[in-house]
Amino acid sequence: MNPCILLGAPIDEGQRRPGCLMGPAAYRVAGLAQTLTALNHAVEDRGDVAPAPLVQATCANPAVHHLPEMLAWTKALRDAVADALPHGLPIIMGGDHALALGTMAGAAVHAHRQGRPLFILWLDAHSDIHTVETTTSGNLHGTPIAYALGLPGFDPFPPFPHPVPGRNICMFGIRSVDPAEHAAMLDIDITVNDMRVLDEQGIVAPLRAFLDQVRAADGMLHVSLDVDFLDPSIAPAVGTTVPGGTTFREAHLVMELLHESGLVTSLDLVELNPFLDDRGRTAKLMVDLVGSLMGRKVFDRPTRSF
Ligand code: B3U
Ligand code: MN
Ligand code: MN
Repeated sequence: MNPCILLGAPIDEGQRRPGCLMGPAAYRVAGLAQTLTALNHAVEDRGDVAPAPLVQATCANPAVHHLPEMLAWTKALRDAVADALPHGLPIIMGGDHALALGTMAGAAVHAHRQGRPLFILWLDAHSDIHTVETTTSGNLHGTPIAYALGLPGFDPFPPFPHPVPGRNICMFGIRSVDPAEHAAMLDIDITVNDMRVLDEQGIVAPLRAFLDQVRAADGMLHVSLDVDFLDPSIAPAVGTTVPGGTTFREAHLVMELLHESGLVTSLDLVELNPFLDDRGRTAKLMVDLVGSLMGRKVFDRPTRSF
């Protein structure tokens, strides 16, 4: 079976609250590798990715901070993910969501080499579709989707390799959108399953519709799971808590459907801030969700009928 390749991305410069850099260590302590091994997956932990050497960089938006660091991480993670994908399923243990600037770039490089389209499933309270120019917080963890779309406004980042069309991107769990992000999404053919959609339709029908689209196109599927996709009452270890998130049961159901689909080719685990956790419960929940994504079942129904 395809091995799981663990990559640590101890990055917390994409936002302002320190702590996410302890994320990879927390996932290791919470037993991510052991969980995967128990599900009969081969696991290769490649350790933590080292950022590329820093180079001077500036941009027109004075709010933006840690630009050289972000460029260095983006390059290193792009290469690490592109190198890992031919050998297995990369699981990137973050680190804040700015890491997805690099991981999606790496997935795009690999998908292009394979001659297959890349799809993105964005599980998040936030739409993260700011550009370097539009972000008012200056926190680059709010920008990866715009980068993957190849939108203008990303100087001095390298152009996104093989941009992903909006119709290949599906968001779930959205409940915090800034005005500039809202305007951008109205312009783009992107699927935004905000909480209103999930409340009305449930999670299964819209997710199945997206997975059918991926399957029909023989696509590769990058999943980016932000801790704040989950309701803060079950996942407190995150800097930006937004009430009204997905429940424990909904989140596991998403993961089980993803497993059943067999379509996931890479996975980000982002925004875990272990300093804010409550006796490791968020780290453990995230590990359990990966367990469901990788085949753990409460009740393994026999395929034969009695
Ligand atoms: N949209 C806001 C808030 C935010 C985005 N992602 C997170 N928070 N985690 C921003 O700063 O861009
Ligand atoms: Mn996010
Ligand atoms: Mn978020």
